[in-house]
Amino acid sequence: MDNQEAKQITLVQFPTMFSVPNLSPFCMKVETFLRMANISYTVKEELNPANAPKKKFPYIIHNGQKIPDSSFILDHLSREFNLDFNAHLSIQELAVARAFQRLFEENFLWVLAYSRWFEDKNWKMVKEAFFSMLPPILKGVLPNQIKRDMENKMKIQGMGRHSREEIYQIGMQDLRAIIDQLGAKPFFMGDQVSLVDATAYAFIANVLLPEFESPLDGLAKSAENLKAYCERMQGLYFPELLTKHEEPEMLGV
Ligand SMILES: N[C@@H](CCC(=O)N[C@@H](CS)C(=O)NCC(=O)O)C(=O)O
Repeated sequence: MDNQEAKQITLVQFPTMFSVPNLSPFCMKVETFLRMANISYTVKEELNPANAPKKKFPYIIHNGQKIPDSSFILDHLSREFNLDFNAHLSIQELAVARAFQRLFEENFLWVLAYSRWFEDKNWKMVKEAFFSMLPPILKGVLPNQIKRDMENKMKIQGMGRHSREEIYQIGMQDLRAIIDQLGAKPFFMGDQVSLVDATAYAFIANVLLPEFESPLDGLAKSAENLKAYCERMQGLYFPELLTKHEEPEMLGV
């Protein structure tokens, strides 16, 4: 596939906010993958996923075709560009990588979502970031309505049935497993980057986000390997953010 065709990829996602490529780990996963694969793309930032094919972000438009869901997008692009980021993994390693991908995306996601939507300080920032540009009449109603929808989704999924304490207990167990799996390795599965790194980086960077606080911080923000991993991934795939966010500290020196 030549570069001209590659340029026809549009990633439709939430705008970049705070100091991560995207507050949505699924959007960030796809953008990380595009950069891992060195595929040219353009981004279309949108706030409302109501018209997205599965009413969620991200989706891509590739040669006029809309493809939703981060995992299906990665499958599609891997096929189209003949890429296999897992070629070096054994069968057992593939199984571990798959299990961790699900842990991040199907379980840990809900702990992260809870910390964003139901910790008052964090919710205030999310609300401001996502809804500040709405006209006053909508600004008063819409955020609370969307928050109620989220509460319902979390109840249906199951995480929302637990107490706050239990939710973070589950989150800490996941986080412990994530920290231990990464260990001292440069990438999530070893010395070489593999597909699960797109997911792992997206979630870990979002947990470490300095702007948000949660009971996960004690463990997450003191884990040197998580910090080093994010710096490594950011340096490789989002160097422009590294420079941008180092500036204030450098100015303060
Ligand atoms: N399985 C989907 C999940 C995508 C997803 O949950 N996206 C969220 C943002 S993190 C979203 O668009 N939510 C909007 C909604 O549910 O209304 C994927 O892998 O892309």
